[in-house]
Amino acid sequence: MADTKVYRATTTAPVNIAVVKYWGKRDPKLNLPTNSSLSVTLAQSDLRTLTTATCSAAYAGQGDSLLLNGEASDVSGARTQACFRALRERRAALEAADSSLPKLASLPLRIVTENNFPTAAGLASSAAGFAALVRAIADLYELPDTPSQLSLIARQGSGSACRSVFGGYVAWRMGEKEDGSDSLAEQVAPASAWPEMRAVVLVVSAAKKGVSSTSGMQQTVATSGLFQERIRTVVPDNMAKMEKAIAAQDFAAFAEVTMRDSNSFHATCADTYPPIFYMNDVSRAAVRAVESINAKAGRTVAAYTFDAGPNAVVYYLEKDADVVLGTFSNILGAGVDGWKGGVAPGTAQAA
Ligand code: 2P0
Repeated sequence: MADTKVYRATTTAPVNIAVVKYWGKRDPKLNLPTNSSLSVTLAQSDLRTLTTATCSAAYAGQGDSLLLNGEASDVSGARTQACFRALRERRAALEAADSSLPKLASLPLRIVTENNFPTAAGLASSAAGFAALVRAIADLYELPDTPSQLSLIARQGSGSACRSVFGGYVAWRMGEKEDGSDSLAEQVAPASAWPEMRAVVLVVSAAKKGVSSTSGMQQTVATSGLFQERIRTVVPDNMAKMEKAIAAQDFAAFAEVTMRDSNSFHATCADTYPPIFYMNDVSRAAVRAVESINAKAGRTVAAYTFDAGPNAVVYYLEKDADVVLGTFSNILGAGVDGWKGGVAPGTAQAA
């Protein structure tokens, strides 16, 4: 009788917010970036993707499927297919080496996934999404791969997803090889190395973003002169400074690089032709609010950063929670759709 057992694995992956931004691909097919990047992984309790992967001979003839937030989603895209293919190849190699293993690689996959935050609103949903997808299938297939090896696969789903394979402070090394085998993520420091770090996400708008990251960055690479300077000097300098700041738990240095790198990224967006604007008036008010908090305190208390959307993420230390959260609720209360997670406390444990 055919084995109709349903094999199942469930996992979660957290959102990561870059403090040195990924923007630009040197190889769009393999998702190889034009520069290295560095992010902080947020707490899973606040922003995460929950994914269950199942496979069974009982699904024979149905093909692979993906349910995202309760709706059927296309699995035929090149990125999803690249992840499925890489994971199946690894499972097939295990099965070839050990004939006692159940033959899972050839079975249809069913993926059910759910975000607890707005999808595609510039909140790195694709990062958590592909990291969770890859880990759930890797767990289902009982693959022995390390997180860095899995980050190579997640990267092919969405560049920033390679960083969500880890908790804490995570660097995506751009690599040099044409096949992408050295373009992977590694943990720079665990969350526990800097336990006072906090982030709050200000949901300025939960609407779907206007220009997708993939097409936005391709337009920037093709048209912005400023971008060339960014990848040649600005980002390498910011990566070195950021790693030093994290190692020293130097919040003022961490904050300055975070804000400068966000500004540099949005400047290259404005230098794209035609220009791309992700930040809006409420975003700019958030910048001013951070500047005002820091000026009043006479020291660096908070740092803003913005991704490919208007939502602000503000980093601060636990001891300054009252002043940061108090200021934001007073200044921006009327203009924002809501707070996601209030305080998104700390950074996630290793995923
Ligand atoms: C980042 N962003 O480093 C930067 C900052 C947006 C601004 O990574 O085309 O969704 O899937 O590789 O990863 C968003 O880009 O793009 C992103 P793809 P992705 O977090």
